[in-house]
Amino acid sequence: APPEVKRVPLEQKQIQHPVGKRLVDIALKKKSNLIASADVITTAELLKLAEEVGDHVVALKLHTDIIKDFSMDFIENLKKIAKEKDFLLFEDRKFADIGNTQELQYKEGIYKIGSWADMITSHVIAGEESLKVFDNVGVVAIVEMSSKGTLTDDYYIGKALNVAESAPNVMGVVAQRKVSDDLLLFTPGVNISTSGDNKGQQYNTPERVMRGYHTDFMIVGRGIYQSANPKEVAQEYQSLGWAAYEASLS
Ligand code: 6AU
Repeated sequence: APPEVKRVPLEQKQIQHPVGKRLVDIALKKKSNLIASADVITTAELLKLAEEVGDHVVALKLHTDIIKDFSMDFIENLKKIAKEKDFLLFEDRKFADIGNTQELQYKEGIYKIGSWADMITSHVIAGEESLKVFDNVGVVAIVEMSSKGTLTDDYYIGKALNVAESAPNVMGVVAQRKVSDDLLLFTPGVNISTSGDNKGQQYNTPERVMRGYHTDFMIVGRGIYQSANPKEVAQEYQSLGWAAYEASLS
């Protein structure tokens, strides 16, 4: 059943984080609450997908460590597309270590995430101070996961939320329910043609996450990049997501 509390419209949200504000501005301008997850394994596929879905998304989510031929040239090309089509780059690294290690993973190695990402995901399992190392970026804290059997029960979610809400660089959370009034909510596990995979993923519809969970942004991976026509399908998710958001306001 939909929550009884009314949703606060995006333009009235009190967003503190500058990256959160940028994301909301893009959403209102494009009438989109869609983030495409580009879980493809070559830079050619990724750049093609970025061109195809770019007009319809507020951000493109990446797992750069699955890309076979990653390079900084690729990042430069991707940044050009992001600028032209006005979307943010969101690295789904899901950091989960002590601050010092996370700092190295964030700044060093071959990905140099801190030099290009607008947003990143991080677990909060190592506590608030571990998050301090993420500078010049919007942190999206994982407080609840979408998969069957996840350990993120109510107790975990409450504790994780405390950490997320006290870290000033956290702009939002990943969860499958409304958890916070102050942070933006991001919900993965969205697909209109299937209810799950055989590896534990569980899917909801755009309607369900927008009207039921009052999420701010839905994240769609295989539903878009594995479709026959990613551009058309991204546009379809965009209109379904925005219509469900508008319906959830009244
Ligand atoms: O639509 P899919 O199932 O193809 O892809 C979902 C995307 C993947 C996951 O790594 C990610 O969303 N994800 C996350 C994120 C965004 O952090 C958390 C979670 O609980 N479930 C989930 O699927 O790139």
